[in-house]
Amino acid sequence: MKLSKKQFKQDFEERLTSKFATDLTKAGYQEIYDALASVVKHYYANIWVSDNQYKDETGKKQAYYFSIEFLPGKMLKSNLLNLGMLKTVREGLEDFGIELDEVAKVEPDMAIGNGGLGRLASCFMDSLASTGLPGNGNGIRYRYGLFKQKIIDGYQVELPDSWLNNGNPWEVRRADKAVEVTFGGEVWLEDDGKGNLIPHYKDQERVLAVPYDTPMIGYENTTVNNMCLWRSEVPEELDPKFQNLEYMRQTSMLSAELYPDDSNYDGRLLRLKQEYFFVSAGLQRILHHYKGTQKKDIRRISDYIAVHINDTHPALCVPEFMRLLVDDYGVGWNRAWDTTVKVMSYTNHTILSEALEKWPEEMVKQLLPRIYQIIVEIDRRRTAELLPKIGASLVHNTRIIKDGQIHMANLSIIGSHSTNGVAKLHSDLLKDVELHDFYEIYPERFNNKTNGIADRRWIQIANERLSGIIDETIGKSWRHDLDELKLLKNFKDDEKTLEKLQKAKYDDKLRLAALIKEKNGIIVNPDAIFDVQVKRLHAYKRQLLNALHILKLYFDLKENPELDRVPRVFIFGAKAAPSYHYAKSIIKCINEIANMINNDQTVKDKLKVVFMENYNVSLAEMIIPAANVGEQISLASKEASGTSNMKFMLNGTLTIGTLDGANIEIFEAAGDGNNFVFGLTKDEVYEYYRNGNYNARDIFEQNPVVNRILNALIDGTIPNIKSEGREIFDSLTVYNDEYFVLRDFNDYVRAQADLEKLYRDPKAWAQASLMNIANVGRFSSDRTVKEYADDIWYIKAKKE
Ligand code: NTF
Repeated sequence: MKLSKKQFKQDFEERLTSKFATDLTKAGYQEIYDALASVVKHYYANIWVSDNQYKDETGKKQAYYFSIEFLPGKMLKSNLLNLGMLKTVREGLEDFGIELDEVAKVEPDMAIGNGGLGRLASCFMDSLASTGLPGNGNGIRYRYGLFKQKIIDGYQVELPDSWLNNGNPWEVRRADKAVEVTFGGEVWLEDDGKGNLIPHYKDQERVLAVPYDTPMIGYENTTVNNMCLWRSEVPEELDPKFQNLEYMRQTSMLSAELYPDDSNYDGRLLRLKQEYFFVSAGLQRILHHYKGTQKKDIRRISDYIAVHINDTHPALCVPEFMRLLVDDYGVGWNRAWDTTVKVMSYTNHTILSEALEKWPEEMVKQLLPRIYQIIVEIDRRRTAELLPKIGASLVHNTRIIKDGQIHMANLSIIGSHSTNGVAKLHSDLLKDVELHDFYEIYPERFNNKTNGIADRRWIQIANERLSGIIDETIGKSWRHDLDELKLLKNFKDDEKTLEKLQKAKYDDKLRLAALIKEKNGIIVNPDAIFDVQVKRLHAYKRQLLNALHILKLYFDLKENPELDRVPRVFIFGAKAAPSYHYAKSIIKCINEIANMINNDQTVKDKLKVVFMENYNVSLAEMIIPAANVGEQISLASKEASGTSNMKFMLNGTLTIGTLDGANIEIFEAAGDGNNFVFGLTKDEVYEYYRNGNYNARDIFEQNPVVNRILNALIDGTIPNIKSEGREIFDSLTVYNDEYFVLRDFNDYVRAQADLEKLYRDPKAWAQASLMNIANVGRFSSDRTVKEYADDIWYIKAKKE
């Protein structure tokens, strides 16, 4: 949208006064932010309205991405960028003496997600709109997002994230579109005399679901999709039975809090309620829309909508869609089933067994009696149909209801036409191992969709300096098509370009160094290698391996302070699930290792360790551009894909990593020698599992370096470390090191040494960095969503 600076300044000043009865001389940042957001909203409102009209008029098929988490971060700059107004607005504000970046700080991160899964959903939202694809989100508007992390005495402490305190200027409450979701009570079926079984209900608990719509604005185009988030409220008219405070409290609890656990199944009733709540509300709204506004024939609904089940949390989409079609819209069971399978598709995001959702049958029966009946019926019909064809064992292994539990992954696969993993290795593992029985039955349903990232946020916004240099070097086409970055390869030997890249990295490091000084009070050397590991804290991600290597470097320097080492700054950012004891112990250890090293004068500035508290999207935007090295060191086979690996690559960071998840594709794309690979392969890991012959204790006893480091955890070397040291020590030496940390240690040390060697050659390093940027194109989520659109959802992009 074309906007002149003059127009903007006028609009902004007027809005500030009309909204807050103040003027530029007196307004605070909160007021400036709100007025600015309100002006921006005014600019996109019409585009939003006309795109909705266009969608209704053309009746084109749309996709709905159901996800219990989204992790957008801040919206202001992203909206400005996508509207093509970032520069104008920045300059306009400057004329008033206002820094856009200072204003942007006022906006709280929208953190209604935990980590990779939620962030991917938000990258997809950006990419869908930016590629002109009609794809919308559906989720929960949690009153409290992911907790804020404080580090106190080295320990993680969780504080509530009350992100809505100052309102949310981007959302629109649509009270008119509220629907009811019901729980509990009794249900029975009665014949209507025409052979149809009609459900009758008694004593149901009713909850009002109110949608809040947030526009997902496409990059310099005319597409605005919708992210619909549901809030639970008490309906105005209540049955007397539910007119009590306890019921009211429970109802508002439904959308109160995000579950702070990543990759872990927590079988609590409230979570199941949340799952059904946003699934039922979302599907009802979609069907109302198509039946009402669009007057579509419900029996052909699969021509008009695709519903995506993002991990198994929305798996109840399958029985709920059946319920709506059969009970509410009078579609026959078989037709409804075919339609459901055509409409639904499912992505698996992890193979960790502790993440596999299984709900006790009894719980589902109590909470969702009609849904339970439908699941039982789906399972019964499928078993009857398949038994004669494929035999008892395959049928049994793949049943939805087994051992008194409802298996949500099984429900998702059976009730949809597509199941995908999120990187090649992961998708292969699903087919060959984890979901192999399903693959035998439904081979055509399995496919891979390697993850991607929204490059607009992760370079255009996060790294304006680097973006500018790329523009100067190859022009601006890459901003619309990330593959164009391959033009950079022509500059691999161009000293000037390499120097500019190095300078940009250095400046980003200075910016981060200033932040570290402000937040942690630690002074870091910008000439040091900035070596970063940022992600959720989880044993399989092996932050511990990184920490053990740091101890090794430290002991080397203690022994010989004159050692010729390239200085290093190790930077961590990680939240642990509040109930994940071991992960929290690792945070404590890292912090105490940091205290010990940072306060030791013998190592001077050769080694520093920084744990940055409250890692979130905004912090990631500061840290990632400044990284020389990114750590992607999960045990092979455990990280389904990873996406920070792609963000680092985009920012010219070299990866040290295992052959896991999307790392493999990154190494291949960037070309040999441009990253550092180490560790067991997936096959070697599985070989150990088969033979059961891993013995961590042997390594501890036989490898003197490992021995020394592990003993430091328990012998008082690290001041202020308490039982955590023993806990970690035992996890490795007594409980046999579940994630093969010790097995990979030596090779990791080797790869770290290779890295240091390359860093000593600035030109070679800059070239490797350039090759990473130049080859990152395929990791744009624009590519990923196009693949979903073509292969799974069958939706088409709008032509501009
Ligand atoms: C995560 N899974 C995986 O652990 C990451 O490797 C992957 O990049 C992202 O999903 C996105 O696909 C989860 O967050 C969860 F919840 F499934 F465990």
